[in-house]
Amino acid sequence: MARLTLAGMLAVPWLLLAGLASGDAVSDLQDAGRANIDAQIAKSATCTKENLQVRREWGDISADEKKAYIAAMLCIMEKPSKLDPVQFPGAKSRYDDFVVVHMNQTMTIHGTGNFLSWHRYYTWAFERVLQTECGYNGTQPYWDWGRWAQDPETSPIFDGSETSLSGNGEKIDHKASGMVPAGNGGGCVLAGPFKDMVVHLGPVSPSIDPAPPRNPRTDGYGDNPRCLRRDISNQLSSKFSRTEDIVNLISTSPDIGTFQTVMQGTGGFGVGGGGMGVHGAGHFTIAGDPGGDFYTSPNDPAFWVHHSMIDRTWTIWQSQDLEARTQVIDGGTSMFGGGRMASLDDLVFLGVSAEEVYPIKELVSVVDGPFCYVYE
Ligand SMILES: *[C@@H]1O[C@H](CO)[C@@H](O)[C@H](O)[C@H]1NC(C)=O
Ligand SMILES: *[C@@H]1O[C@H](CO)[C@@H](O)[C@H](O)[C@H]1NC(C)=O
Ligand SMILES: [Cu+2]
Repeated sequence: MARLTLAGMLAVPWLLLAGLASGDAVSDLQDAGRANIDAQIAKSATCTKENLQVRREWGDISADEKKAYIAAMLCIMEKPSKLDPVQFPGAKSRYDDFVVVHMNQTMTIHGTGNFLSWHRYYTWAFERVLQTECGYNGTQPYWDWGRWAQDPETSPIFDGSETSLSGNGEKIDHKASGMVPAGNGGGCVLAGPFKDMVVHLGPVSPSIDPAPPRNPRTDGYGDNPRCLRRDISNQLSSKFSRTEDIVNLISTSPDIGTFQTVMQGTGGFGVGGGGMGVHGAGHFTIAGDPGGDFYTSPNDPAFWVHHSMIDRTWTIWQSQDLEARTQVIDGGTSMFGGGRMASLDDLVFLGVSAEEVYPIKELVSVVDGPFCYVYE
């Protein structure tokens, strides 16, 4: 009784302060779940307060921290690929290795039971490669979609400055492409740190008009050098990835199946459509080539801040009831059905992107298994 009262007295002013500082209902949910995460750290054999890493929003890290992250990304794009150049001629760099792993497994990691855990491990493996192979001493930042939903183009993530992940593509005359509306760009990215980036792999399933040149190989692994294109606008973000959308997703999903389905969208973004979900809304807010291609989307440097936010959203959902929301899985093993139900014992392989193979039950962990980070 006394302990509860004391905890209450300590927690309430702190929550109020945190709420004031962020002014955001998603952060309030994050703060509300933090005690459960701290209790988990206290129990964990591998993750302690001393080695805990903190992931922050792009707008909340300093210019020097942004530059260090960008420098690590450019570094990893210069390091040689570990893949066989005959089998994967388009894989020119260590960065491309990650793209190939995603291309290779696309059909078994989206709309499946392993979607969240696979991408948690993948984003973490990328962060680790920046740290271990490029001397990066920061963490993987995230893109709080809600914070910039009304005008992503002027956000510090996409404003095209030297501390952004580069801006929109050049404005070109173009049409919508399937589910993806025509945005304010469509052409090559001309400003910021990634303006000279060369995309080699894919396309496999492009969703931008005009379509990028075809890859010399049907599997998309051939070398197809071209510019990075984006087609940013607020058309999807202002409807599907606002703070209230994120809050609704977290607070009205009673189980993992509902959470992951709503997050990935039920399709259709027009009037009467089922909604795109924050996952699709983030990808197609970046859009372009390779960002709008289901297979090669990690080739856009903004993929990682997006998927870090996917992971943050899942973490916040889990942290509301960590006991009940960690060792849970729902969904199949194949995007188009036909597979069996996924299991917590299924293994996750990342090929040359990570040496270790883990069962999903370790990758659904928050501050346990291989993971030791929190979101602030
Ligand atoms: C991290 O890296 C940055 C940029 O390279 C450097 O300025 C900073 O001192 C480093 N911090 C630590 C704790 O090593
Ligand atoms: C592609 O996936 C298969 C399993 O489906 C795996 O055996 C192979 O090593 C993967 N290739 C790469 C480059 O990751
Ligand atoms: Cu993916």
